[in-house]
Amino acid sequence: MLLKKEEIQARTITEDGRLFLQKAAQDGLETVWDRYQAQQPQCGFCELGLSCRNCSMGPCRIDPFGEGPQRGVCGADADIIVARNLGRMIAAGAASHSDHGRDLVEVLRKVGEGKAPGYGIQSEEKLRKLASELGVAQDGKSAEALAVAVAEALEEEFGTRKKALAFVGRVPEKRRKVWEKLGITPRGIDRETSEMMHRTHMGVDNDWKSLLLHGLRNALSDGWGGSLIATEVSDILFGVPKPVASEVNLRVLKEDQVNIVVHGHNPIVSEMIFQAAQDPELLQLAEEKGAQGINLAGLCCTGNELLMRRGIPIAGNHLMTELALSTGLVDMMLVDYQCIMPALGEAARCYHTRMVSTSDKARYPFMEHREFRPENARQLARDLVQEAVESYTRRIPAKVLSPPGDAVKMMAGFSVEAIVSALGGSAGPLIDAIKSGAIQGAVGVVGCNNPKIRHDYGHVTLTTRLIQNDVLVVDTGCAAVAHAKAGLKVPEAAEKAGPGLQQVCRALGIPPVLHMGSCVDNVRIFDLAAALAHALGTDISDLPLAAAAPEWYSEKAVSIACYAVASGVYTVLGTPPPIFGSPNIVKLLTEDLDDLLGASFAVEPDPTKAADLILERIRAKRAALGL
Ligand code: CUV
Ligand code: SF4
Repeated sequence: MLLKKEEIQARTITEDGRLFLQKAAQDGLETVWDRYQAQQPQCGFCELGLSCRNCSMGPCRIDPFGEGPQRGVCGADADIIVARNLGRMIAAGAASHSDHGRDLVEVLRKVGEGKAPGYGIQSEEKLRKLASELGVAQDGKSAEALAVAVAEALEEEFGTRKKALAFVGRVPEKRRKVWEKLGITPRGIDRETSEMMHRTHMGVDNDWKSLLLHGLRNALSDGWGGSLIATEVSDILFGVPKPVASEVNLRVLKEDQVNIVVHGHNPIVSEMIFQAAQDPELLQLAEEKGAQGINLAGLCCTGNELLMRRGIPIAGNHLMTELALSTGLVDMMLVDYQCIMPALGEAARCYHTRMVSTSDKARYPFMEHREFRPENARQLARDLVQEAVESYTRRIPAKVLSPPGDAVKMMAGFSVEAIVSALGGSAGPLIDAIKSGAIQGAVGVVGCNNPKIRHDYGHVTLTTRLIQNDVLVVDTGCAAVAHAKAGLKVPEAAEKAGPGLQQVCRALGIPPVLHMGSCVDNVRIFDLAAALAHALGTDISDLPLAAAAPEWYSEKAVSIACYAVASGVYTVLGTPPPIFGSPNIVKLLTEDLDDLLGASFAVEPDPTKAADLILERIRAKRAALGL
């Protein structure tokens, strides 16, 4: 069944998305938008956060109109149920990032032990820096021995023995005091998540305020713990990102090459595939099969990881993952974990695409499972690339549609180290530009896509308006891919910025929207914010900064948003979180937190209005600083 033009336009603002929505429909492929429509109307109780199935006396729901039951079977009211549900979302998000971090620590240890052939230490400098931060003695230790010792110290961060995570040391002192006063200093990464599951069991923490405070602590264990470890260890193993040019959208898939697409989050798999795709023997084999080369492309965050470090092009973001398959050009898609729709395996059966899952903890229908371990990764990656080359010969010409035109050019690789070096070696020039008003402030625009919001519209509208008003935007995740597709990530995009930001960008040769990486790399943004606060002797919450997640869908995004606010950054959400069943909680999160943390949430689905909220906040922070 073909889709109507208006229907397609309402689903996405992207040209490649529109073309392939129609192609998918032609092929009889069901997409996330179709399934979203089929789910209408979605449950109103759940939307408001008012349903609970935490125990078997339930499930229960609270009547938001005050006519039906106001308590669950156990007696929990709307506030308790909303707080428990939000708490569990945070726990799931923090657990996801942190378990990803743990997998990297495992590889770091195996590298040190010489049991991970193909992996190595790309940034000994960062390893040594981390060692001193963690208090690990370096006395003449080789990089390998140090890797083992650092891995051990990082393993401790997950446990229960500490009073505070080591990386809390990066936080400005004023902020640490705020956390101490509220009792939300994160202690152990797994501990906070585990404690959240405990507190939200029937009959444990039934004070919605104390539940939410623990939610902030749980989220901080992600932001200053699990995610931070994931980013730092990735940098050690695969290198610290530097500015790099690349391309984005479905046109990065090449008709005359073997196309391998990596999707998921963890660079452990994608980096090995990257290496194998350059193997001269495999390139030779591809040539023998009639291909011009082996083309690696990314989706979602593992794509961002490869883009940041290797300049590997990105085919699309979250809502493009099914449409990438509908090109008929993907010879193999490799997935690890998180944000991989379980629908993908079946979708691929419409084409010749080989679908391969790689992590023991993440299995999917209609995918073959090939387990990646540090020990076997190099060989397995080689085998898989070879199989992808074979798969290329089985393309179904009638199902192939090559996207016309060229991919959009973009720049990525803006780690904090890269930004500082672009500034000439210190954050000073950035601070000066903020002081002079050339740059009014900086905003992290991050997060997912969600079929509830027109694909990429939230990101691009919000960000365009911010840069027009001289606000520097840094981004990660699917937001970053959206901005890149819209052409905002080339130095020439400076012309879309206001006069002040434009001048700064031109002087430095950078785009007005800086790609800082994957979702775990949001910690880079907070590292930068903490460094600015240190340099000015203030708290993060005093700075003219904000964050936004205009199209978020994931529990991870909830955790990120919570550690952003707890770290002192005002955060605007586009998709409404399930909290509106509790006016008390809405008031706490959107108003009262300002007094406690110097930052709060706002919910604003209209990205133009969201931009105005942010601009207003930035003006107020500037005024308070006397700027
Ligand atoms: Ni981790 S979490 S949809 S891939 S940003 Fe993309 Fe990014 Fe959200 Fe997922
Ligand atoms: Fe119902 Fe309480 Fe059980 Fe939740 S915990 S399902 S509200 S009885």
